[in-house]
This record gives sequence, C-alpha cells and structure tokens, in this order.
Amino acid sequence: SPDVVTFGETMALFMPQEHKALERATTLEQGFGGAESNVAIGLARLGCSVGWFGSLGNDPFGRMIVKTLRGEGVDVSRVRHSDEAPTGMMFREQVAGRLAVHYYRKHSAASKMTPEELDEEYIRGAKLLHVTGITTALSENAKQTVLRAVQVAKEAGVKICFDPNLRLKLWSIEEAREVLLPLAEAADYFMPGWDELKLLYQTDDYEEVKAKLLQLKAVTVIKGFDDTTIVLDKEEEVSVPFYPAEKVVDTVGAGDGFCAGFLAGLMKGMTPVEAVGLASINGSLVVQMRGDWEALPEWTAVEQRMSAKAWVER
Ligand code: KDG
Repeated sequence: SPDVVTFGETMALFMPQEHKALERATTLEQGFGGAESNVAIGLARLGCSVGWFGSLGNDPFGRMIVKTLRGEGVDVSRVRHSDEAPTGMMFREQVAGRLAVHYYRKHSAASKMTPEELDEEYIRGAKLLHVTGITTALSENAKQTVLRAVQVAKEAGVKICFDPNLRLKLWSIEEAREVLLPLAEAADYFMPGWDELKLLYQTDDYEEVKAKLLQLKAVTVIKGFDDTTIVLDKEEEVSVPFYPAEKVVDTVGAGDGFCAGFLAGLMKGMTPVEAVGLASINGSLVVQMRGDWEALPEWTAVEQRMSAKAWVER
C-alpha cells in the first residue's frame, strides 16, 4: 500500500471564465475537485507515496479524474467505476464578489459507496489514513464506509488524520456535530479551521474550545486563527504565523493544500510544528491560482521557501 491512503468523492468542476455569473456564462472551464483527492495530489507533488480511491461514474468525467490523478502519481488502483450512477458535478461562480458553489451530487456514484467495497488490506498496509467529514455527509452508507475505514485503521495501528470539512450545504450543524465530534475523538491528527470549531463547539471563546480539544488524544491543528495556525495537544500549544501569500485569487483548496503539506511533513519525519511550516507554504501557494489543486507546489519549490524561514517563530 502507499504510505498515505485517502478516499472520498471527487467531482467534475465547471466554472465560468473571467469570473462571470453562471446565469450569463456562455463557456465553462472544466476541471475537477474533491477535498481528499486534492490532498492526494498535494502529497504526490511533494514526493510522498499516496493512494486515493472512491467511486466514479463510468463516464467521461470519471475517466478525466482518474487519468489526471494517475498522471499526478497518485495510486488509483482501488478506484471503482460504477455503471449505475454518474460522477458528481459541481459548479462555482462569483456572485457579488462571493464564491457560490452548486452541487449536483445527490445519487452520484460516490454517494453509493459501501463499507463492503473497502479494500481493508489496502488501509491496513498504509502508515496513515486521511478522511474528511464531507464523505460522512453524503449518505448513510458513505458515512458507514468512513466509520469502517477508521475502525480498520485504528485496529491496525494506522494513524488517522481527520479534517471535518464542514459543508452546511450537505447537512445541518446538528447532524454534523453528531458525526464529526466522535470522529475527532478517533483521530490522531485533527485538522479543523477555527470557524469550524466555533460552530462545532458552539462558542467563540478560544479557552472553552481549547478545553474540549485537550480532551482528545489527537494533535489538533487549528487553521486560520488570526492569521496563524495553532498546534495543540497535551504537551504543547504553539502558534505558527501564516506564510504570506503575494496575491489571493481563489481560496478554495487552501485547506486541502495545507493538509497535504502537513501530512507530507509528517511523512518526512518532521514534528507537527515543523510540518505546519510546510503546510502553510503549501496553502499560500494554492490560493494564488484558480482551481483547487492546480497550484500545489512540487517539493523543490517548497524546500526553497523553507530554507528562507525567518517567518517561522515559536
Ligand atoms: O476543499 C475543497 C473542496 O470543497 C472541493 O474540492 C469540493 O470536495 C468538495 C466538496 O465536497 O465541497
């Protein structure tokens, strides 16, 4: 198995050119995105061994996704192509300067994934399993698939990384809490954004949130707390400033790029605080280009930036 294994739903992505609104667009740019495959591409570009799987439709979009991932060096040997259901789709547009996402993913191939389809040996053979809350919001069976994968990993001593990736278009905060908080308890690395934590724990008070997080066994990496990242566990609480972005074009995928950098750091033997340094560079590069993963850097580009690392302070 690859060192890092991840899975979830990856969708075809369509965006109007020149930031037009969808209602008026005549041409759309085609791409794809999915939180977990974004992470997988990020890891592969940083030279890590990584596999992504999920169900795609037996259709042109499914083929585009799997071919591109394969080309990026992601192991796609466990991907399924369904004849029964299509690849999910999403559309993005800028409306009055704000990003709007439209999903066409109900009854998609990915939403039909089941625990029985998991190749458990593939998970057992990895060093780390990465899952996100998006998959658990897709359907009951997709949620069960995540829970089973986490259980398999846990029993085999495979580390678990969990990004809640709260998507309130997919479920309510009450439903989300019930599923995401137990997953945070199962994780070795918990990667929420500060905005997500406020919603999950129903408070804006950092000290209150911190008290909850300290009950977890995980190292928590809080993204986006006053332009810093906080690494928190029972031994330490370290705030790492964001690596500055020269320009911000499209913030979608920043969290995934961050996560890929963090996991790559761990795989390269860094401490969580060091890995956040790498994660922050990765995240800052992603936001400077359109798309979820296109701007993810190769290892050499990150290495150069890391050696000029006066900005990392403990
Ligand atoms: O993190 C980026 C993802 O949100 C995007 O790629 C789409 O996976 C996606 C989702 O379900 O929102």
